[in-house]
Amino acid sequence: MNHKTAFITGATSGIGKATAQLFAQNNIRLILCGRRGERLTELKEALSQLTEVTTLQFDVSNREEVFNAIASLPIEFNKIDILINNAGNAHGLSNFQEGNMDDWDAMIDINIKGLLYVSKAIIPQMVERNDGFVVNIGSIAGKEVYENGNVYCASKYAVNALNKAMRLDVNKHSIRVAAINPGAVETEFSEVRFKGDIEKAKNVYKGFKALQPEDIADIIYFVVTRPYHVNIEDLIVYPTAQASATILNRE
Ligand code: NDP
Ligand code: 8X3
Repeated sequence: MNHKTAFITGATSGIGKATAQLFAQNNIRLILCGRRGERLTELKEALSQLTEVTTLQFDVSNREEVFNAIASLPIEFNKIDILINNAGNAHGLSNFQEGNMDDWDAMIDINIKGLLYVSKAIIPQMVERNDGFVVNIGSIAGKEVYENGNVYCASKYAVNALNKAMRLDVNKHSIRVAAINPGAVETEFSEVRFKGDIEKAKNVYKGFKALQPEDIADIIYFVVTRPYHVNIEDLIVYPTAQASATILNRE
């Protein structure tokens, strides 16, 4: 795996940040992406001790920003071996009839269209080389719809469909495509979903041991380091206390 280059969206927090750390420890060169520039600068400083790092600050839902950012990569970073489509969030948790349409737009624009734009900017170069690895971070919400999850679930069902679609379409180019679908992971996810309400966010993870972002990073690393003939299509990963999207064994 040495000297492969990975492009990680949503590297400023949670699963993406933990993946960046683990990849850096394993000498994978990194292109780290997110909107929060300060965090990108801090990460670059920290991880440059371990591997070569560059950062790109852009919003995945802005088509022009995505293509300009990726076109601006320095030559030593412009051959991307591994794409981790991780950027995304839930915005709000309410029933359909009371749903906030700005939240709906954000989830569709970021979780679906953002993943599409980044993939469209990167996969053609993998096709040209007949080589590459795409990991799509879905969710249990893309496998089971739960009450009040409506549009977030729909966005992750779309990721599930796109994961399958990409694999079919790039199959003849020897590109591997894999999805990892976590249950509850303790990150900034619930803070974002509840618009900065920290107490509400903490309650999501109360009374059980949630997955940590490092648990998902370990699995991503495992998936991308299998021998070339092995492609893990789709994984669901729960904390032990979770049995479905809604069944949680809380103390
Ligand atoms: P975090 O909120 O901790 O991280 C989300 C990351 O996505 C941040 O780095 C954020 O960076 C980035 N991001 C969000 N919106 C945009 C945007 N418009 N443009 C660019 N980057 C963006 O959450 P997680 O680490 O938990 O989430 C990562 C992925 O895992 C998401 O796709 C989420 O749906 C999925 N997931 C999470 C689960 C959980 O329970 N936590 C469970 C299942 C799936 P910045 O704000 O700097 O742009
Ligand atoms: C995040 C997990 O259950 O909040 O995708 O939808 S859940």
